[in-house]
Amino acid sequence: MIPLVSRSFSFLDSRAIISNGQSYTYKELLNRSEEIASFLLGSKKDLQESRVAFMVTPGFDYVSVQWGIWRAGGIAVPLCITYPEDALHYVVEDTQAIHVIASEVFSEIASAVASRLGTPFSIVIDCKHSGNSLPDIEAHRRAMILYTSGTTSKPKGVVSTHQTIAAQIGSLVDAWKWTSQDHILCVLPLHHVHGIINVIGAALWSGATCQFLPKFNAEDVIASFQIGEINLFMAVPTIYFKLISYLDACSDIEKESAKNCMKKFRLMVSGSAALPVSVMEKWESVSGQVLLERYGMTEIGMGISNPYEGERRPGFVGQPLPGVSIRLADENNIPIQGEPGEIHVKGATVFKEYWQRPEATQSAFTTDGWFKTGDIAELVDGSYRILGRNSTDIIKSGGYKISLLEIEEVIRSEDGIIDCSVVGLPDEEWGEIIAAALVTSDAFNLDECIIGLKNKLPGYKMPRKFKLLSELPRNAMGKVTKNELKTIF
Ligand code: MCA
Ligand code: AMP
Repeated sequence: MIPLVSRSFSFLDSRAIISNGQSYTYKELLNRSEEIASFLLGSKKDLQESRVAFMVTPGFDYVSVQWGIWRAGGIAVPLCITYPEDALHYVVEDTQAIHVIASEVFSEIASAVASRLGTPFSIVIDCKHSGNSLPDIEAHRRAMILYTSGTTSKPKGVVSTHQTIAAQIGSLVDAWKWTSQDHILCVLPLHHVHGIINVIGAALWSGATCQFLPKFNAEDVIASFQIGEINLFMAVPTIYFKLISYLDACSDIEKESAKNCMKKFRLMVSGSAALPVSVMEKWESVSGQVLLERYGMTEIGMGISNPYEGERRPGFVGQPLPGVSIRLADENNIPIQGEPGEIHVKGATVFKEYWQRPEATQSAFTTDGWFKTGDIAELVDGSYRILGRNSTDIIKSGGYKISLLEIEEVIRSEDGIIDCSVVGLPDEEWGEIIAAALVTSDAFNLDECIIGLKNKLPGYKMPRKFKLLSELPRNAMGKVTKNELKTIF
């Protein structure tokens, strides 16, 4: 059985989802996902881990399609709803999806991608069929592929099984004391772990309610809080920064009313990127809440968390979560103590493999089975502090992981580019912002280049600053000196 789905039979009449101003019970979620599973199966008995890609607005439809794919025996591949066609094409092609499903609003772009690849396409409302009996799905089967940027130029698909998902959710439900009385607001994109596992997964596992906003907007978040039902919130530091800016501009009465409502929350969590101490302190003053910061990664779910009860140390991510083993190791993968090292992770929460990349999978683990995160941390008085990454080619912007090499490769494909280098610049709001230095031919036109890039990169991967240089700074070995480039910006 699929653990997340089978648990929901215990909460049939409870409210599972609120989206588009409508409430849906667990029973309605089960019925709708059964219809979708039956539709996907057609004359088959089991999709046998075939991939089904879906580009669906966050809410009841999204979860119904995700569960429908699972219940038919498929692997769910959620597509980013702001990706341009090329980026969608990459994921659908890489997973060799057998079907693409989209909300009506995305049907133009999603059907174009599907037809380029000869993949069957459906809009969600048409995914209706009944009468097929659904297969029994063993928990060790593959369930989901999420794409993550790595040090190689193209994003890799991270494969998790139903067991992995159950372990990732179970650990959080235990650590953060979820109950069926909880009610969370989801404003996060649903092609990443943070929204899928920590918010929707933990809520539905617990018989709680998950309410959706289709897109983050500070005013709508505060208005949703003030209805008085929501008692949990999870977001990236950029979102807390944006909420603080919004509240700063409100009147004293509005500020007081927002604070009175937020201070009653059971829990507010920050993660996906380092939470600046200034944001944590400011958030406490506007909301009365001490943010709980935790550390995670697509490949491991969540690994380390500040305590639910006890001191939440600013600038630290806390202790290993239940069921997760953490160690620090040197560059030879030898465990070390008392000094900074790379975070290694072991446990049932760790992913199965990179989709069809056996070598990348093998090199991501030590010979004794620890996953090497690439994040460097130190342990101080029993609490971990993240110090940075062992690669300068990966940055975090707005909570999204971004490979600078991937962006360089896309820029190089534009007309008039002779050479380029991309760096991340520190930024209070976004964590880091993307800056591109270009060496170009005389015929180069920056506006045309930006239009070209927007056709290939989602907004969050677009460079925010450009600099035209006659040459890039390089060291004696000919390698671009990125630190020098940052100072040029
Ligand atoms: C957008 N803009 C940016 C960036 N993104 N500027 C600089 N840097 C960026 N990264 C600009 C746009 O160009 C636009 O400007 C304006 O901001 C609004 O754009 P929009 O796309 O509407 O932004 P938004 O909706 O306000 O997005 C901000 C956001 C979003 C809500 C913080 O970035 C977001 O949802 N981040 C969460 C990502 C996430 O869930 N990560 C988890 C993965 P203009 O108006 O001038 O055009 S990590 C994970 O899952 C692991 C396991 C973990 O640990 O959690
Ligand atoms: P992703 O691949 O998008 O899942 O991003 C995972 C990466 O986000 C980790 O490898 C860390 O570099 C970073 N990360 C997640 N949570 C935190 C945090 N609380 N503090 C610092 N970095 C974080």
